[in-house]
Amino acid sequence: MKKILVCLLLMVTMSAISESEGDGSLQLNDGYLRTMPPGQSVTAGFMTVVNHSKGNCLITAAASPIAERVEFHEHLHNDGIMQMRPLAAVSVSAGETVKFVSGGLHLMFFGVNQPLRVGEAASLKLQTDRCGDYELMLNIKSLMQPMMGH
Ligand SMILES: [Cu+2]
Repeated sequence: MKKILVCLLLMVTMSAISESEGDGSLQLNDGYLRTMPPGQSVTAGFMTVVNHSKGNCLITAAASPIAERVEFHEHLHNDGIMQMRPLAAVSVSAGETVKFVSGGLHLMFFGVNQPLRVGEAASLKLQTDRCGDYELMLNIKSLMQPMMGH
């Protein structure tokens, strides 16, 4: 009985130390990052965010150790011209799923300071207004790979 109690206490302590899962509202899935063409330092990242809570979460900032800065972008089609527009924040309403996808909402990594190798991963940290901070790993995939599905 005493052993079980110690185990439980340890688990509670460990989950308190981890800051990567916020308050548990958001679930982050399928994170990946694209390799860059030679000579470039900009790339795009993708993921799926599910809000399991009964309140809205606003993702206010993103950061990664491999990049100088990470922005939220959306693609706009204006008179046949495709444009990217930075967003200050991304809202994930209660119960909603927001997908960052190729050709839609995406993460933009600027000033990537190291080569991106297929099979490796990079960490991404997200800040929210009231749902805590999150961290997820983005698997690095080939630039060509997303094309094959279309
Ligand atoms: Cu972009």
